[in-house]
Amino acid sequence: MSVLQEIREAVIEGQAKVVVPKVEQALQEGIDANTILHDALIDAMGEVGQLFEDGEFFVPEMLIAARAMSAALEVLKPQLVEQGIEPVGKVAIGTVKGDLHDIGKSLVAMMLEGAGFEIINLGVDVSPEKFIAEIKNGAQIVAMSALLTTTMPNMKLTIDAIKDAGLRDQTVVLVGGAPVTAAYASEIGADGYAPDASAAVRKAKELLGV
Ligand code: B12
Repeated sequence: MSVLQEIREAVIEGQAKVVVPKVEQALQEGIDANTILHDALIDAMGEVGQLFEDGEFFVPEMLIAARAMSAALEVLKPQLVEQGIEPVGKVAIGTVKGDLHDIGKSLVAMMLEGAGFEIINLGVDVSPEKFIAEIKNGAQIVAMSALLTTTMPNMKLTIDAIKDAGLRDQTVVLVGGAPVTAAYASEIGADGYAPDASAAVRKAKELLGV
């Protein structure tokens, strides 16, 4: 089995203690961080989702797989984040209210950080008020993640709250997450959507004109 396959298997089995040294080994073997991320880690989480859908995995298995993935991301972070010098803009990022999915949002935060954005990571289960407080603190971009069809509407609620606070004109709203589409993004009045973390960086730069 190749080291990438070993990482993939270990993430699915939730073995963080195996994943971390294997990721280090892969880096030492000269495998690119992006390849490890996509071909082993993200691929593994897709499989975990499928196993959950098939009734073979339950929440605890999903959770330990997610922990293994997060541990691996910490190892990859220095490679994925090549610090920009001047901050190109300030982003308040979070997973919307009611939603506890953290990984995709953190990955987007890491890539934006690597592209030189200043990141305010609000975590998960973030209320509209928290996003609004960061706009008042100077965030130009609000980046929202949702992984559940039931929490996607909270993106719209947040956009509406930003409007009600009179801050919509000065804020760029970027949305994403597995169930979110470009069509949904425009339907709820977001400024942009991106399907993955690198596209999120391109979109954020394009929207700020930097
Ligand atoms: C891990 C996981 C969990 C973990 C999360 C742990 C953690 N720390 O994050 C735990 C166990 C907590 C969990 C819980 C639940 N989960 Co869950 N989970 C997953 C799983 C397997 C992987 C998600 C993941 O991390 N993917 C990897 C990352 C890298 O991908 P990503 O998040 O999509 O992010 C990428 C893009 O979407 C994009 N992106 C993400 N955010 C943003 C933001 C912006 C601004 C932009 C531009 C782009 C962007 O860029 C990212 C990088 O490329 C998915 C399956 C799946 N295929 O998505 C189910 C899944 C999302 N979960 C699901 C469900 C049902 C649940 C629960 C309701 C289960 C339950 N019965 O309790 C709970 C809900 C808890 C809650 N209130 O949030 C369903 C959702 C179904 C639906 N249609 O809504 C899924 C799809 C599984 C399934 N196939 O049924 N889950």
